Amino acid sequence: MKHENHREDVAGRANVEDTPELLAYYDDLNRFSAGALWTVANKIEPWEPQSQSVPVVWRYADLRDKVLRSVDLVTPEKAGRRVIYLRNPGRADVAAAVGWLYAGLQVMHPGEVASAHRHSASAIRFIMEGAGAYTVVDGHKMTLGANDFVLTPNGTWHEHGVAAEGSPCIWQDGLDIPFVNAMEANFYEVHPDLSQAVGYAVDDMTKTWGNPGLTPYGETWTKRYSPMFKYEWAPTYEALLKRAQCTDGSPFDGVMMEYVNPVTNGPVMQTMGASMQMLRPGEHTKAHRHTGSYLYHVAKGRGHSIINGKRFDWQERDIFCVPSWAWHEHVNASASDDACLFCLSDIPVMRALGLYREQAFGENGGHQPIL
Ligand code: 1HN
Repeated sequence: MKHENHREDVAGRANVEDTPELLAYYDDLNRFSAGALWTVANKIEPWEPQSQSVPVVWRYADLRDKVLRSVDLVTPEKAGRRVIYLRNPGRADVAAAVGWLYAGLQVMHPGEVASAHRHSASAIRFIMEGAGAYTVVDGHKMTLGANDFVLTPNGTWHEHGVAAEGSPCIWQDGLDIPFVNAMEANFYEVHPDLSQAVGYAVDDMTKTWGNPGLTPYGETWTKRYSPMFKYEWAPTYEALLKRAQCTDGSPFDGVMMEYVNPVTNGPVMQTMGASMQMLRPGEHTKAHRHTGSYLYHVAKGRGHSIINGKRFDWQERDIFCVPSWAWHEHVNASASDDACLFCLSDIPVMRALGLYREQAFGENGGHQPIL
């Protein structure tokens, strides 16, 4: 969808040819830490977002063995966190999986603990497999099962472990760390005792704040992130099934529920939002694009997505990304089972800063031609 005015030689766009005199002038400016705007204007003012990220599928079938292998190679004590991170070829310089979002796969064996720390970056972890995983956030302990996710908002002390009687656990970490680094605002601290005392009943924040349509009498919460530190899979899936009885959902996303801060109804954290969407058997959504970076985790089922005209097949536990302003549409490959996609994004940043935009793909009945 190139527009006429995407050419660089239109009036109002920089279009200055190099001459020996100008080149000497640029050198001269450079010596004084200055430059002529018209030499960079078209690069720093693209007509529309130009993501450096490329669409990628990280297949669990490829990565699971490699993640487990790290258990033999390093301890959580030595490594701090035993994580294999997802490296977008276009974003290797900032260790991002897409845009300004980081993602990794972390593994812990029963009885292991990763020490407590805190940082300005916020994180979520989405449990992939294993029993007995837990996370402690500011003294609140959360037990975690498959497809549950937990928040460790910016500035909160957090540590992870797996109960001695559990099994090896793998989860996806998602952080805004490249963004916070880009803002040059990241602080990092190790807990003085390396571990926190648990000060509350286990799972208290979800039991207190996670009851649909009900708010806890006499409790107040003024922090700028959700007090519901853990969102469980069972009520999420139930909500999708109930919602699907009432609607076909969005033509672009199927039946989708957003995880919210129950106090504000806004996103779970200031920088990152999360949602779970269900594609009914055989569903093929229409293509659209929006600003923001998106990391999808296949919580259930199998299918494919077409991203900027290219097909990417996925199945349960695969992770794939949709870069900002990339056309995308999703297909559930099964004629009998639904497929569920967990999505982590930086939409809260886009919305808060007035940068969110979306556009439907207008041609071909809303579907992209496959390149
Ligand atoms: C972090 O704190 C965790 O808490 C995992 O498990 C991955 C990657 C970069 C920076 C901090 C964790 C991280 C991280």
